[in-house]
Amino acid sequence: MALIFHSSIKRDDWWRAEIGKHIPDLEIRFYPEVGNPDDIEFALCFNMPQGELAKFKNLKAIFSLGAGVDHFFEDPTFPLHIPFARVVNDELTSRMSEYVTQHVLNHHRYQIEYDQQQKNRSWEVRHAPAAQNRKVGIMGLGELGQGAAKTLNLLGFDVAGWSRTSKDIDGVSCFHGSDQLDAFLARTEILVCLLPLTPETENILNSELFLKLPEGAAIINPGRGGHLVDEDLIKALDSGHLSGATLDVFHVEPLPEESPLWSHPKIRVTPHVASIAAPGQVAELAAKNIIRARNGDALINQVDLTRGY
Ligand code: NDP
Ligand code: OXD
Repeated sequence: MALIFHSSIKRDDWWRAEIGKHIPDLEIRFYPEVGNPDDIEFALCFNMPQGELAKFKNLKAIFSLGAGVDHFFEDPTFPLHIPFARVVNDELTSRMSEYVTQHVLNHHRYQIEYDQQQKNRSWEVRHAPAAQNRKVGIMGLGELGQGAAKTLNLLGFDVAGWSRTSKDIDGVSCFHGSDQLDAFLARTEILVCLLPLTPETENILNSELFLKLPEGAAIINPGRGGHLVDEDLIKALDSGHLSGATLDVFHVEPLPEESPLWSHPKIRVTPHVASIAAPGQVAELAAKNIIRARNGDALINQVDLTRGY
């Protein structure tokens, strides 16, 4: 029996060695070198081509190489009856906290505006409020959202968060559900999206939502490209209602050359690098989960199929 591995980043020998440290007798095959599909017992993958996982009739468990699992559910043949786990780990969380903090500070301290000023050799001083008077709002108070909230708290920001179910988190004003979304938005000057992409959250960052934010608010999206209506963002930036946006994720990745997002003066683009799961921790987690699956135990970080995240 074997594990099938698929990732766009090719480090086959490294993965073989890393997983082999924990389960030396496990055969690892690298997609598309599947061999006999009936040998495949486990899949460790990200962005597996649609229809492929369904071909493995003896699969016991599927492991995502990342935290987000939306792309698995886009596959209409995804085997929903197979236990499925995603990545949660401290390095992934702390790297995301770094990204969010870096870009919250950029917007808080007007760095996008200063970059433009530098191009024009313009010396214009802008006064940023103290962090405790800057209201940051995080959509999604899960592993990554809570991690980012804690880090922003340490810098003194006035942090709120919005989630599906109610939360009580020290130092964070918590809002939940659609009834409390407007109140959360009304107090948010820098909005960070760390939601999973589901049918409920798709296109959530749209004109209607932007208008509920105070004038001059900024957006940071390391969630998923499918959360954002690109044209609505451009309109809100061009009208001056929003002051800037930092985007890490896109509808199509790599972001196509012709996308207007690349060159908009108020948009910063990063190439889906906000937080990349530490491979050593991912391999260790997969190995632990393989042992659990073989023993018939529930997986660590098992995805709740009814919620879709
Ligand atoms: P979690 O599942 O731990 O947290 C998700 C949060 O979103 C929860 O607080 C959940 O609410 C909330 N949520 C889900 N649906 C809704 C809804 N309909 N309305 C309001 N709140 C909702 O996810 P993670 O924190 O681990 O990851 C979040 C996302 O970050 C991933 O799905 C992925 O898209 C993205 N990501 C991006 C990376 C990058 O490099 N750009 C790297 C890693 C992840 P509740 O708590 O009530 O369940
Ligand atoms: C993830 C990602 O979901 O890299 O882990 O986006």
